[in-house]
Amino acid sequence: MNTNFEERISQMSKEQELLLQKSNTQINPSNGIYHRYKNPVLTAQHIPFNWKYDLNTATNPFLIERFGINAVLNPGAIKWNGKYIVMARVEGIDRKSFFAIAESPNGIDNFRFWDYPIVMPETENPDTNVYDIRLVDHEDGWIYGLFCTERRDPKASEGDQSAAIAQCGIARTRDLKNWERLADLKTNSPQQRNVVLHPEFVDGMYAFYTRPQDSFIEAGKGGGIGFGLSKSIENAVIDPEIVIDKKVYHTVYEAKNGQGPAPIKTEKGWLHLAHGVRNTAAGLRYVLYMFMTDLHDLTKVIHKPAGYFMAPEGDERIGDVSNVVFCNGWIADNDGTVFIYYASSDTRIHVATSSIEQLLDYVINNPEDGLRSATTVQTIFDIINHNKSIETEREINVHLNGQSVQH
Ligand code: M1P
Repeated sequence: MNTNFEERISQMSKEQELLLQKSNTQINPSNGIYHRYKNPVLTAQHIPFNWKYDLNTATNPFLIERFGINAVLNPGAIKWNGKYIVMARVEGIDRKSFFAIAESPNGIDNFRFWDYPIVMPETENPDTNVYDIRLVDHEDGWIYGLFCTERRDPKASEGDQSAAIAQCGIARTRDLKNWERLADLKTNSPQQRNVVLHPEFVDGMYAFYTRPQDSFIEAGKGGGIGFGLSKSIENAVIDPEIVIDKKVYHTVYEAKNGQGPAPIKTEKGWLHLAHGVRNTAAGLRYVLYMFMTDLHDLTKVIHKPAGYFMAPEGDERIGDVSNVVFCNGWIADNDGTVFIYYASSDTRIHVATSSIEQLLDYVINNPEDGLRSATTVQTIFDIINHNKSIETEREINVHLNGQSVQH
C-alpha cells in the first residue's frame, strides 16, 4: 500500500519551515502603549514533528501522528545568553500540560523549540498537571520557575472527577535545562495559583506574590493578589499573606485576579502586569491590567489605571477557552524595550512590544477607576476640556502669528 510516507514528511517539513521562518510585522496604528503583531509567535503547529510522529516507515507505515499537541500557551519568559527565551505551557491531546522552551534571536519571530521538552522533577506527591511557569532571575544567583501544580482533591467523592487542588510548585536551574525541584510553597490558602517570586530579597527574605483562593475555580472570599515573605526558598512558607490588590465590584477584576510575570523595577516604582477576570453570560472574560507598587514598600499600590491594558481582539477571542488573554512572561531589554508574551484563548502565544517609558507614562498618567459611571463621564470631560484649552491656545497662536506677519 502506498502511503506517500516520504512525500508527506517532505511536504509537512516544508510547510513547518515556512511557518518557523515567517517574519512578523507590527500592526499599526498602535494605541500608544504597545504594538501588537500580525502573527502569533508560537502555536501547536510549531511543535517539532519528531515529538509527535514515529518517522520510521517500518514501525509507522501509515505515518500516523502518534501523539498530538492541543495548544501552546501561557509562557514564562527570560533573556538568556542573548536569546529571547519563552518557556511555554504545552498541552497534549491528553490534556496534560508540560513545559517546553523555544528561543528567538529577536523576540518577535523565528521562535524554535529546543530538542526536548523540559523534564520537571516531581516531589513525593506527583503532579497531575503543571502549568503557567513564571521565570525569575533572582538576586541569589538562581533562575527560579514557579508554576501551578494540580492534583486531584483527595477528599473528592468517586463521582466527582474534576475537583482539584492547585498549589505553587517551585524549581530552580542554572541552565534552563536541568531543574531542581524544591518543596511546594506552603500558605494558609486551600488553593494557590499565579504565584510569582519577586526578583530581589526583601528584608533578607524571599518575597512572593500569591493568589489565595477558596476553591479551584472561584476565588470566594479569597482572591486578590497577595504578598508574603519566606525565610527559606527550599521549604518556602508564607505566613502572614496579605492582599495588596483586591478584586473590586464592577471592575474588570471583580471575579478574580492574579499577578502576571514578576514586576519590572523602574526608577519610579515596580511595574506590574496582571490578569483580571469577570463573569459574563458568555462565561469568564480574562483581560490584562497594570499597576505600580512603591519601590520601598512592595505592598503599597501607588498607581493603577482604570480598566484593562489589553483585552482579546479579533482572532484572539476564539480558542479552547474563548475570550481570554493571559500573560505570565515579559522581557525588559537594556535599551528599555519590553516584550510582552501573552496567550490568547488558552490556544496560542503572541508578542506585543512597548517600552519602559511608554508603560510608565501609561501607568502614572492614565486616569484611575472612579468606580462609578459619573466619574467615568467626568474623566472624559476632563480630557475634552484639556483638548479644548489646547485648541484655544493653538487658535490664539495662529491669530498672533498671523498678525505679526501682517505687521
Ligand atoms: O482559562 C483561563 C486561565 O484560567 C486559569 O487562570 P486563573 O487561575 O486566574 O483562573 C489558569 O488555568 C490559566 O492557565 C488559564 O489561562
